[in-house]
Amino acid sequence: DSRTAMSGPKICFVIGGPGSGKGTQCEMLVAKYGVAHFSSGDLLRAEVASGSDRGQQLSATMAEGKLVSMDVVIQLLKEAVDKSFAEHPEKIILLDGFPREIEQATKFEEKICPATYVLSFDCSNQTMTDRLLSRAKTSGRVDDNIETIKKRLVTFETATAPVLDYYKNAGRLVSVSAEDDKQTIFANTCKGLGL
Ligand code: B4P
Repeated sequence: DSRTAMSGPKICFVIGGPGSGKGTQCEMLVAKYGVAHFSSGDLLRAEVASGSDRGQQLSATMAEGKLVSMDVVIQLLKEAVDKSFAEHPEKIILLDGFPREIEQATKFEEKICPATYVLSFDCSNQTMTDRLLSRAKTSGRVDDNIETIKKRLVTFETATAPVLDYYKNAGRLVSVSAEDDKQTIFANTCKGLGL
């Protein structure tokens, strides 16, 4: 595969609905394989926490369950990828929660580098809602409430599901069921990625 033969960073896009467990599985991959992991959601929440004007805008959009401006996300990820690749060029870099729409995917692959892997976690709306409501008890996140969860599910269906079709049609999608317990999902993820 020409993608893996390249000398650029080995990027893995990680796509899944809200609460499908992307972050959870990425942390397990970090613990076992020492891969690098950047969550677009975490980077955005850090920007919000910094108290910047840009952060305040982001918080309002996230509380609505909508996608923030693509340029901000791509810029934050580019900085993270560049730094990681400069320090540890051999590491696989997981981009957790990215891309969320086709344009994010094409722009990133054109301007930064092609993804070596595209991983998706498939989960029912009911399971995702249950997990997020359970996380809401302790997370303090502006988007972990039933109204915003419903909106996030709609955003996923309309904006992100087409990204899955796009990569599936291109024969590049590794799809894993995310309905099981964390260990079973992890075993299937490792197998799917050939790790
Ligand atoms: P994210 O931060 O990506 O939020 P998420 O979808 O809730 O995360 P995840 O799927 O990682 O769930 P987790 O592992 O924690 O996005 C938040 C917002 O940021 C978006 O709505 C958007 O506004 C913005 N945003 C982010 N990226 C963007 C982009 N690229 N472009 C534009 N806007 C963007 O798991 C959830 C819960 O389930 C946890 O409590 C976990 O413990 C539990 N869990 C996980 N796996 C389980 C399992 N197998 N069984 C039981 N429980 C499980």
